[in-house]
Amino acid sequence: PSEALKTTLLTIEHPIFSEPFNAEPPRSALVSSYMTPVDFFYKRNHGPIPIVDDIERYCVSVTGLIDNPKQLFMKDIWNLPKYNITATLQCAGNRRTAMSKTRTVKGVGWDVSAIGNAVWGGAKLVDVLELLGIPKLTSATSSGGKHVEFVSIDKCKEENGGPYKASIPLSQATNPEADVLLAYEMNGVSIHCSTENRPPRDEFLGFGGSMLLLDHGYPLRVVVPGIIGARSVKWLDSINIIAEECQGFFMQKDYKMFPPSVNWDNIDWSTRRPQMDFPVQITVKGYAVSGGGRGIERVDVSIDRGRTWVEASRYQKAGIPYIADNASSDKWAWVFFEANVDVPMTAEIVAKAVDTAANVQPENVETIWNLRGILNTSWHRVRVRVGH
Ligand code: MTE
Ligand code: MO
Repeated sequence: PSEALKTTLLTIEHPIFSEPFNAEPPRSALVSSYMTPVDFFYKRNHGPIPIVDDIERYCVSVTGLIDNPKQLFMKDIWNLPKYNITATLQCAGNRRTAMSKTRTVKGVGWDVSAIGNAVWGGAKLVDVLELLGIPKLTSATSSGGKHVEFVSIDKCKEENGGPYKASIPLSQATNPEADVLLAYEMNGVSIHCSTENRPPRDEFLGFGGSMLLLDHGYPLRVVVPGIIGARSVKWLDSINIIAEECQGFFMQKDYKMFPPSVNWDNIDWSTRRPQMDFPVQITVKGYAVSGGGRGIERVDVSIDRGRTWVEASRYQKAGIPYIADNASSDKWAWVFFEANVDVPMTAEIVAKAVDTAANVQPENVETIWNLRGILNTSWHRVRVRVGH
């Protein structure tokens, strides 16, 4: 409690927070509705939240390797066809705290709720680029532009006080089916009303909205569906057509996935590509049972052949209403387990149980092979291949 008090005093003493504002909802709030109300939508910031107070003068400059650089005002964006795209945004660091139990990791200590699902309303980037003379399905402009960089208004310490920025390939930006948006609405609430001129908060009850939209990028943000949240740049200031992918901190020195052997002393950032896609998350389910009436202490699941493990959740008696709580023990019954894991394109998923006498399953079937082929208690392995 004394720690919490200190933190509170610190923020009161300093008008500028020492750390940017980050927030995530409780688990129960997150799963209480399919569309995440803005109040329960996680917020991830790397610097102070900028306030655009003159919407008439606000504009996005489109520059770089294009023939006709242009400034787009909000009215230009509003004039383009409006799309409503339902997309889940997830921070690459979601569920980080669970990962840090294996070994310490660096970053915001997210639980499982740095994720949210919203209807984003806005213009498609493909239409904006077409307005500037870049046709649909272009992978390179005549002057060699191959990436689209989004630069924000906010300033952050990782960029040495410069703006937050990121890029995506031009081929994705000009693909109508990729649904990349310049969004001015979130869950049906226009984020183009000025700070003083907001509709009353009551209008949005149930669906979320109002003041918090500032946190999500007012007046205009990028939404790149299907990839990590870090590329969905908020408070857009400019769009640059560039030859190589964005050299900003968050592309080159952060949000890259390294093998477990890499640590902060031997890391070489240039050896990996910036992370874009999220791996597929699947639910692994199964049963575990031990002989002699011993219960199951734990079930571990691995997606990397047993280098690292996550503990599965377990349940017994689930969905069997006719077994009363005071019925005879279930020590003779199996345990069901379940775990949510991220899997790369191909993976070997392994499950192993530990019983209450601390018996563990043997790693390989070779060590317990017998000619009758009985008592195969070795780790269960399932190879998966993620397809479309
Ligand atoms: N855009 C700007 N300008 N500044 C930021 O700090 N954070 C990024 C991305 N866009 C960020 C940004 C990260 S890491 C994530 S996960 C998402 O915004 C979070 O979006 P949200 O706060 O609307 O949930
Ligand atoms: Mo993020």
